[in-house]
Amino acid sequence: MPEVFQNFIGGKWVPARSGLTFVNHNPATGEVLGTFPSSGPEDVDAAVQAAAKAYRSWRLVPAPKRAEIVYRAGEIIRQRKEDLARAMTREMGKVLAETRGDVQEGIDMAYLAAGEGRRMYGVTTPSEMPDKWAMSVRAPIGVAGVITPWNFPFAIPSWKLMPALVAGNTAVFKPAGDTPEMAWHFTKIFEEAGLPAGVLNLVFGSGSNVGNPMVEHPGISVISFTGSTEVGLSINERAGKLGKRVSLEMGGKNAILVMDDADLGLATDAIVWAAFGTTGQRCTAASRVLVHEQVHDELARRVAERAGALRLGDGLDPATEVGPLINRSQVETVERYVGIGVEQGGRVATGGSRATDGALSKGNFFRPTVFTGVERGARIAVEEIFGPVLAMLRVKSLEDAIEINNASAYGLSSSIFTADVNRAFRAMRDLDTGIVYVNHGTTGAETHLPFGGTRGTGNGHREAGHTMLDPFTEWKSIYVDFSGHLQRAQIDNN
Ligand code: UN1
Repeated sequence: MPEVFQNFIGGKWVPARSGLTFVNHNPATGEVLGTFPSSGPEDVDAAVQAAAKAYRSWRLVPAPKRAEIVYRAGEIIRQRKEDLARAMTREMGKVLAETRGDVQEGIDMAYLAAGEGRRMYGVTTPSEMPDKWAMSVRAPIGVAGVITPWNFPFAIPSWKLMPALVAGNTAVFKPAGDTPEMAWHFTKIFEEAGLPAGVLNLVFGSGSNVGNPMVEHPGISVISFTGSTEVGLSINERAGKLGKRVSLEMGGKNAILVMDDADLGLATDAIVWAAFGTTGQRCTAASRVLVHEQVHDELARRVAERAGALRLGDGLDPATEVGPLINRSQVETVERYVGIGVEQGGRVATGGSRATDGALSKGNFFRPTVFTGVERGARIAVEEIFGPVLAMLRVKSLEDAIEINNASAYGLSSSIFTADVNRAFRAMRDLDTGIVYVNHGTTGAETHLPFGGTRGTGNGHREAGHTMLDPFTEWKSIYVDFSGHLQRAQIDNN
């Protein structure tokens, strides 16, 4: 594996045209992992041109054959699962069990998307006229611009790129600056799987120098983005003006509702995992618990005790339960929010500070933090923090909890703990989020169900699942008249 990594454009590994580079670090140790091209608009343009050229022939490759390449990539990922997971822990920080899960999500998605190549079902329907055939089929859109975050550096590119390619699009892929190496592995695997030159192009660099030129490039017809709401909305505005399709997966402020009849042991396990797994850096992470006042104190005590005992460290160490935050700036954000939480009357039940003992001082570590006594309008109860900070709020009833959940600006995931089937079904119906869990935390979506959220989380699109082709295809309606004479619909047959 090289230490100096390059872009992949038109089937060739090349440096940025400017020759500029940036360095990638391990967030647990500060160690330098590699040097990557710091690309600019000229590299984006070269990638779009390569993708546009490859599109002419790729769209004509039969979908089952396109899908076989994706399947082969899935097989390579499966063979390299352990090495990829280790590389991901080094680069992104989350513990090995979790990076194995992230890679597994890529494998699952490869097999699922490969199957789509032999489905990609259209619809045939009778025509209203005699001797006329009618059907609608999915058609690729062209060049897809795919912009991905650092928290799931394998799963999220898989959700986007695999269906895009199976559907017959070609792509320009810009990964987050904090996890470039995983994008390199992803792309290399597709090269090895036999993807023709130019079908997948990888361009490393910043949002302003690579992401923005992609959004504005006339050769890119669809942008698929996962990241912050602020950036997503700005992409939507700029790409929307150019008439592009945009699929967005943005912020979350996911809540776990705990009713007075819940199994508190199970709820505690689930809350600790959903809030502090991936160091709270999942879009689906639980950052609020809306707990019935009857069981609030007992649950808060149990959750704080468990959170306070979690072992922080390098994710490669099997004893570690919680890894570092992705970078210094995230540590500062989390620290700032803890200050705001206290100022607004919250009580820190555990955590609340950076962890700097011994080897932890080299990385971006923050103690798992639980706040109690949080008011429903407090900033830590409504704003996304993307770190290991959990706010516990008292509620009086299921209705009260649902109302608080649905008042959020975001709507990705929610969950309810209850033993009452009536309450469970009411919650399934009334929680306004793209994903709802019953007696399970807010994380752990499976690839064969649609992923995405309502309100400020998304713009109506869903990724993966049976919806995976929707962002990357147009519907084309086709009529074949075999009557041999002019037949006028709506006129001649009425
Ligand atoms: C994300 O946090 O953006 O549902 C993705 C989950 C994972 C995917 C999370 N399967 O928690």
